[in-house]
Amino acid sequence: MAKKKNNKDTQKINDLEQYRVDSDEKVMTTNQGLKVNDTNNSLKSGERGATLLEDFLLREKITHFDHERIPERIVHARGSGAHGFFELYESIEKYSKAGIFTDTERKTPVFVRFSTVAGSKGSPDLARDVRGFAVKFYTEEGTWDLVGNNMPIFFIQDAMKFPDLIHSVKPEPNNEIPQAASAHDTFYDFVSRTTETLHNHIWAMSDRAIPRSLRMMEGFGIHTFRLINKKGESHFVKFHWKPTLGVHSVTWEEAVKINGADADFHRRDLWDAIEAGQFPEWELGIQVVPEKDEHKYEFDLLDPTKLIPEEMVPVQIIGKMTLNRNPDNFFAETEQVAFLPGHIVPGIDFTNDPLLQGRLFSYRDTQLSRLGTPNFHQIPINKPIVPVHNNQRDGHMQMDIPEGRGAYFPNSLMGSCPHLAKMADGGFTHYEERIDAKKIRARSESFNDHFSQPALFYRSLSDWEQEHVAGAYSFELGKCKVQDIKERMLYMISQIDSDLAKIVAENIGLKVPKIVEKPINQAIGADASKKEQQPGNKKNYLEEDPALSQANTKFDSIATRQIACLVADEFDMSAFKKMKKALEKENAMVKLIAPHGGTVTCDEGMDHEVDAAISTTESVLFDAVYVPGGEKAVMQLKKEGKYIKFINEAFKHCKAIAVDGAGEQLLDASFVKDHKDDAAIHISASPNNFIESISQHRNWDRREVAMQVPV
Ligand code: HDE
Repeated sequence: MAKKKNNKDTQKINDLEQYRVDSDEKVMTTNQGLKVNDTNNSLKSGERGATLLEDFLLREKITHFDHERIPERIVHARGSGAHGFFELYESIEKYSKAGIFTDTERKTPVFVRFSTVAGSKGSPDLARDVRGFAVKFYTEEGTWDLVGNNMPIFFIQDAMKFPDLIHSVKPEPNNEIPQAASAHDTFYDFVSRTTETLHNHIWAMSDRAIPRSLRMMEGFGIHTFRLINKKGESHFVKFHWKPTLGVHSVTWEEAVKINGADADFHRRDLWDAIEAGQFPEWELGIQVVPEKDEHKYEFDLLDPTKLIPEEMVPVQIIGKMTLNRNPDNFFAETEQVAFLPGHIVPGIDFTNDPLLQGRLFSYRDTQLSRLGTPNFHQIPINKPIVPVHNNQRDGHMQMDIPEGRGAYFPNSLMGSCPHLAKMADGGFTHYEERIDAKKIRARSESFNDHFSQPALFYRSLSDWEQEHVAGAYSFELGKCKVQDIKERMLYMISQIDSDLAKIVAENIGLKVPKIVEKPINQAIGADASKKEQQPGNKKNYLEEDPALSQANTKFDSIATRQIACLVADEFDMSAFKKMKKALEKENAMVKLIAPHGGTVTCDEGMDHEVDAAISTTESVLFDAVYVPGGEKAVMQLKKEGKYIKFINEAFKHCKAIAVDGAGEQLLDASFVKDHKDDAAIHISASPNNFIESISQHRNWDRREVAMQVPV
């Protein structure tokens, strides 16, 4: 008999219920519950007189307001969150004893926060940047936080370098410029002298750094962790999140425009998809390496600037995460959520990755200054779903009322409670790793390969992805002012791929230097005697890893894709109806863009609600464009330059465009006129052809022509 599903996915949501405040039909009160009769006027000495100190209502309201900000996160300040749950496909008990990895009947509640790294809390979503991908699993054995990014490697190898990295990428300290952008001298000064950064850096130059949607990017735990099974055996593991919609990006030109047209593009996209019931999903994958293979590879598993190519260790898919509920309150949930890589549960453990080790210190420390109290675990979003008992007491904002005479262990007065858990009862014990070493401040020689994996990444990309990388380097270095820095950077790129360096050099009007004045051994500020810290020679242990290219992702769905339908009064209803039906059957989002807001009337006399007036929206916010036709309607569209621009931009960004009937006239008025044979341009064709083109995301074959579009 099938076991009854233990549906606990809503357990955290239910737990939050007691904290939700619903003011519907309620009277306004002060924070003391006093009913308020006037919240518009302060207490004054006469109608035109000074305000009185006595006005406790004014003081309570203003004082609270004065204090309603908390420090933004030092990094990852800009973020968007959502609730959901995780389900396991099949037990991996041979690797891990964690309940979340062995109990397929469970639905573990999660809260996820996606973020950009460098920008402030109010910075635009489409910055070229790494994205944070932090997952809080509220498990039955305590909370597990998997605090990862959307790229599988990191910029630096040792936590000691993190403040340097971040100081270099953040706005420059004298003038606080530029916001949410890495394209400036201090960053490239650091990167060009710190060769270990080059792998993550080339990822940041790729399309991965400008995702189409948070729902269309991968996530990675980055560090090698350990899985520990019941027998106490350890396996090394890397965690992967694979989006069911595939991995897709926008172009840099679009990103720049999206930032102006809708700075909340990613946040809105996540929110809208969840509100529409189109729940974002990722499958969880693991790459497992047995202990005995620790030294089998040409890179060190403890080095967080290296990935394990999927060609060498395939990813096993073990479960799925679904996000199905938006937060009720951004501050209470998304802002106050506190992730700590140190939050683990039995069955999962750390390795000695020196970056991970430093993170284990940093996150608790930062929450103390950000949330202001060691009791941040009591904030509703951070509370585990299992009971908490210990002898920690007091502190700012203590929410619990611990009973009893004492708070120490061992004790007899409290019956020795709370008592310790035996390992068999789920008590956590660390993996007993054997350690026999000298205490030194150094780095392992096995970490010194800084060029092989950036080169592998670049080799594994498709033509169009490589072009985007070259464009990104050219843009970023083009924004730098100091020639030395640019040349040193060109030299570093040449160590990855000499052709790539030549293209970038040409674009920025410089030559690739044969050697740079300060050689790369300055990278880690090494003194020349520390030979093991010098970058080693580039190796080629794998020609290509197809998993690194977005050209090999999924192209089988148009779900949640935004389709702009350009219409005006008397548009052709029968063509529109057919197209809309076909698109919506595939769960695409059909949006009416008209010359004005309100409603637009079709040729069958029906009024249709307009989603956006043309003056309030832009082509870059959509995945594809459709013009249904209707002579009069198209006449009107043709008169307005912005519609032509809309089509031109969609064409420039290699998107699918479909027209029916008179809609073709809009193409004839645009740059598309001479390119109507393009594979993703559909003229009075079956909706299925259009759908197929949208599912391909972009028609990159068009890119040479697209470059000529003058927008
Ligand atoms: Fe973080 N990082 N980080 N980081 N990180 C923070 O913690 C830090 C690193 C990551 O949505 C901070 O709560 C150090 C790697 C994410 O709330 C801070 C080092 C990876 C988030 C911090 C790293 C990350 C953070 C700032 C080098 C990918 C956002 C606010 C040793 C595996 C979590 C906060 C959220 C946030 C420190 C390196 C991912 C300052 C010292 C590697 C997704 O504690």
